[in-house]
Amino acid sequence: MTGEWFPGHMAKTKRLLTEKKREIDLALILIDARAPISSINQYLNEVFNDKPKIYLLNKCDLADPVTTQLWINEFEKQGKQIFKINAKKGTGVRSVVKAAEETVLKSKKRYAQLGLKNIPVRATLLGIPNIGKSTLLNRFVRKNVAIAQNKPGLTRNLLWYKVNDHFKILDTPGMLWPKFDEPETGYKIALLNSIANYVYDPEKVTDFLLSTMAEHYPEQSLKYFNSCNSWIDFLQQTKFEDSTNKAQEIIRNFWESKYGSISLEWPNE
Ligand SMILES: Nc1nc2c(ncn2[C@@H]2O[C@H](COP(=O)(O)OP(=O)(O)OP(=O)(O)O)[C@@H](O)[C@H]2O)c(=O)[nH]1
Ligand SMILES: [Mg+2]
Repeated sequence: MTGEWFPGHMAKTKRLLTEKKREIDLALILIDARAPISSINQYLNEVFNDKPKIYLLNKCDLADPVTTQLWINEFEKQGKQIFKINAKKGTGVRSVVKAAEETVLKSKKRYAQLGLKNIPVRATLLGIPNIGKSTLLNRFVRKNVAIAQNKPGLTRNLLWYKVNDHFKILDTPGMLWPKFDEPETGYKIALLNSIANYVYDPEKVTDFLLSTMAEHYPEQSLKYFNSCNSWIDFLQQTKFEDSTNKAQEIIRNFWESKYGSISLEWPNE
């Protein structure tokens, strides 16, 4: 899983985003509350290094709330603007619109000097596949204009949508980066359902999940996995005939949050 992995449409998206950069005032970077660092696309940082950024911690309903608060404190400590949102329900979306307007107003001082309040805001949504960009876009425009489903790689084009007369948002295809430096990053991306399933070994992913749950969520680990902290241990106890299929089923259950609110990474780990 640390090997080369980068579908052509992602390279194309990066190229198109670089071309469109001049039309973009602000990057709204979606990250997953369950794995906020692993779900940041560092690969796009170089494209947007000189643009204002707002981090949106999405899918907070699926993460453990105590850990989510630790992450918010950590990002704020680093001077980053971060908002907790639930794109599916629309929670926190209005605050993001306001913060985006204020951030762009600060960067377009000329408008402010002229006393103009309704400055044009052109924001782009950025994030790994399946993180909730199109769901959030639909919330922004209050209509189901973009297709959003629990499946990575759905959006394939960069498209502008109008939020109001002075606010436009660009929906973009989900992007990963060419190589995962740490295998754990890949396991987390798989557990977020952000990568095609043929790319990863399901048994390595479940091994990672079981050890994380045993360490951080002993109650759920006992309830669902008999406190096993490795896949081998679990297989020895349960003796499934088809271990690959069982691993895939556990990953699917995790996608559907059947094991409760589980975070996958912690600050200063
Ligand atoms: N539980 C929960 N699910 C969410 C949230 N936001 C989005 N989703 C779900 O996540 C799935 C993916 O959403 P999309 O909006 O299609 O994701 P995307 O980032 O546009 O995906 P690509 O177009 O593949 O890059 C959908 O099933 C959404 O309903 C959230 O805050 N909480
Ligand atoms: Mg999409």
